[in-house]
Amino acid sequence: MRSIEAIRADFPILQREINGAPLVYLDNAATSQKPLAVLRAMDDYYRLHNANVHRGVHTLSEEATALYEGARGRIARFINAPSSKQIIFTRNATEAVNLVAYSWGMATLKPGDEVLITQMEHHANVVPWQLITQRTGATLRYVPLDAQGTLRLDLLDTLLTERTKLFAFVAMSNVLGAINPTAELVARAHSVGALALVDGAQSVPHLPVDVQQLNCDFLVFSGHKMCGPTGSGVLYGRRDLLEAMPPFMGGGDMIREVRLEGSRWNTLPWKFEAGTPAIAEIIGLGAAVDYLADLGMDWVAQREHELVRAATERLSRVEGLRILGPGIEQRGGVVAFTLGEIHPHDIAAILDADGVAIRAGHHCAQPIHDFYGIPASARASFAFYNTFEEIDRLVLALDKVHAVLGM
Ligand code: C6P
Repeated sequence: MRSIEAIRADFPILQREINGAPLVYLDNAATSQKPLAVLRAMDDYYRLHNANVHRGVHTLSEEATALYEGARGRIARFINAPSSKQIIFTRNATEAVNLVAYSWGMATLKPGDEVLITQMEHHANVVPWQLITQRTGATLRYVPLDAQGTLRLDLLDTLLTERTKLFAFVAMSNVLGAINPTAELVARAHSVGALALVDGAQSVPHLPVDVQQLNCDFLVFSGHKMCGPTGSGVLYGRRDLLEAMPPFMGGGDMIREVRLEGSRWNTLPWKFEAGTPAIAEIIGLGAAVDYLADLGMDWVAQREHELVRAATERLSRVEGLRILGPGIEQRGGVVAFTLGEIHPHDIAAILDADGVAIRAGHHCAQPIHDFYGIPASARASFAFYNTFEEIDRLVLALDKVHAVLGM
């Protein structure tokens, strides 16, 4: 295995200073930093191969198409999808959920049907289902949280019924860090005949994910949280479902034939990719999954587990600090916390003065904060390139918060 120093050298931004101190980047759940391999792949595309995809017979267009479709194949392998035709490129996880909601949901749901989500969802897996259930007359239900910040799975027997058409849930919470028993939840959904959509925005970048082993019907994730560029996201779907679903957006590339009287759709995956896609970004995402696969996702998960174990131990000794969510055995690399009555934005601002970047706010997960009766929290989130020294810097900076704002 390469040393952490060598790995960190792959990420130019990690050499930066912020406010006179070396950057400590602990906002990886919002977006990860990008290695040189990703920057070079995008740069090479623009310098050497820039052309539109699927449209030209000239050399550049063929090269661009080969790079773009090559990335699809690599991403399929990364999550062990049976076929690259099941990999639909979107802008992000949010767009992927909306694709399923507007295409599958609008075509399928009717009054009396139910969609089940959970109280630990990111807004991306709440609002589309609110919109679609309102439009179709279906009912939206949710699995509540327990005192540990994990799901009330004891209620699943009553919440999952033959009325449930879809169970959409997050594999790892972006606030609580909770890792849900994804394969088990998928099986529970299937046992009542419901489909299972897994929000992998926080799991695919940090844990080994195998869609065949999970047996999920849909998986969504964002490229920018897994060392890839912004504007790159993925919907994985079961092939028969994707085949049966109507298009989400119409336009160029998603059609086979357009007549004034009507149109016929392209085959998978292009049926769902209307218009010129984010070519450079998808090529960058292909380089990102190569980078992560080279590191090994088992190693990534293990490294982040050690970091978060050290972080929770150190943070729990900070006076007045309360960590949201479950214990270390069920936690991925996210630690959201409150510090007495100090506003999370003040915490983040004081930390930033020392070069420590964390996120403050509701993290697009207000229902979780409602559960705790708080408007916001501070959140440190880790990636494999973080170090134990950076955890020391975080704790030192939090001591400063005490000194500045008192308790
Ligand atoms: N969470 C965070 O700071 P997009 O914005 O589409 O790339 O990802 C949406 C999304 C969906 N599900 C989960 C579990 C997520 O964490 C996110 C994004 C970021 O926590 C930005 S709000």
